[in-house]
Amino acid sequence: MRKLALHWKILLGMLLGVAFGFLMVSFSGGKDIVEDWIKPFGTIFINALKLIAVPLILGSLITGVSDLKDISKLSKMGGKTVLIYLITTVVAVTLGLILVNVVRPGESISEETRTELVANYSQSTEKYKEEAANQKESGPLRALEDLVPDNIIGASGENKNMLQVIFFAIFFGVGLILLPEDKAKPVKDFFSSFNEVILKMIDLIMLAAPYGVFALLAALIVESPSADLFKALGWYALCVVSGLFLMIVFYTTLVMIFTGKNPKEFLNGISPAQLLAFSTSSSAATLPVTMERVHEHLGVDEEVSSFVLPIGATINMDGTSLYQAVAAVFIAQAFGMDLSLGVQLGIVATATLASIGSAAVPGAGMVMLVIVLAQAGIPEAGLALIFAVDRPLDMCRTVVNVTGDATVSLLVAKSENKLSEPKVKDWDDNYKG
Ligand code: DAS
Repeated sequence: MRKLALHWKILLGMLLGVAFGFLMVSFSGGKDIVEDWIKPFGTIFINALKLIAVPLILGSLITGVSDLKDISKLSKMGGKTVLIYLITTVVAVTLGLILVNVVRPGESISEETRTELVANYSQSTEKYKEEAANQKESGPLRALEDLVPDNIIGASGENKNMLQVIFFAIFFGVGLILLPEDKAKPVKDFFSSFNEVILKMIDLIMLAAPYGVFALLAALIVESPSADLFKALGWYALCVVSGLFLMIVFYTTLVMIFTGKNPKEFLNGISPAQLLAFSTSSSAATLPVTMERVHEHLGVDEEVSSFVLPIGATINMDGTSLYQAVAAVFIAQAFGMDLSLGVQLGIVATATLASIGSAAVPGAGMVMLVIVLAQAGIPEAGLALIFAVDRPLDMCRTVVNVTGDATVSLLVAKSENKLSEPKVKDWDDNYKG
């Protein structure tokens, strides 16, 4: 077991967690046992990862930015990063629209199914309503306004304010660049060593990964809605998952063309982060591992990974944008609406913006879906149609979100000549001896 590479250990943990979950639902009281005695370990594991996310971003971003000799490099890398992020998101949304218009999963929903599910809308998706409501109230520049925290402790307290921590870290790094070298050096050395400590802490947290994902998957199985998936929901889920799979193929192709890394190398390098994204449905919780894998196992210089990945985890969610496009058209189809090309092109824009605004936490994509529905004039009540299968799809789309971030960090690193041979070819090299 010890020699097994980390991703196989995580996969084993996931499979055993699913099996155990199904075992526990097969007899009465089993669900309570999982909820009371297993699920807490999954929560502890996710909390540990989220705990490390903010110090990691602070340490690595400050180190990364202050290593840039001048601010023009920062803006050049920033511009390149955001542009590539936007391109991959628009590709994802377009792919989603093509699939949902070809497969047309919503057209097989029967009248009574729709009526029954929509009637349940109020209680089943209540928590999405108020979050969606204040999303809609916020003005067009809300996201920009939220970028600047009024206090760094508060910002770092809320994982979804990751952008505020990023803003502070970049701001601090710029201040360091402007300091004379003799004054900046002690501070840079501190943050560089601070970073090494954080990366070691991540390694230690990851030793618990197989056990953490076991608990998470077991809890997911016992909690998953017993509602049998309607045929249409099955086709809808298939639409989303096949689109997400094609996005992974797209990323792997980009990496192969622009960096020369073969698919096995790339996917082997990123797979522990993908498995974690799948288990936690949270890009924020996965970020520490994504950064460690991209830097140590895919050879991206820290100057790039520490800049591109935290930003990507918050604003680049290709999986989410694809899901939002498919879900919006699926709901329209289910309500017998025929969306014009103009409305669907509008969905490209709103799903791109909605995915940028989605927080890197479980279920965020569904909250922001309300904006896409509102813009296209699609009934919000349609959320009830897709609520039952949202969590499993959230797990899948978070894998794509994380993989997209890793892909862009490789492309940016290559373009900045900051891509080298990985330090660690395989997870266990860290622990030899
Ligand atoms: N779970 C979100 C993430 O962490 C994505 C989503 O909800 O769509 O990336």
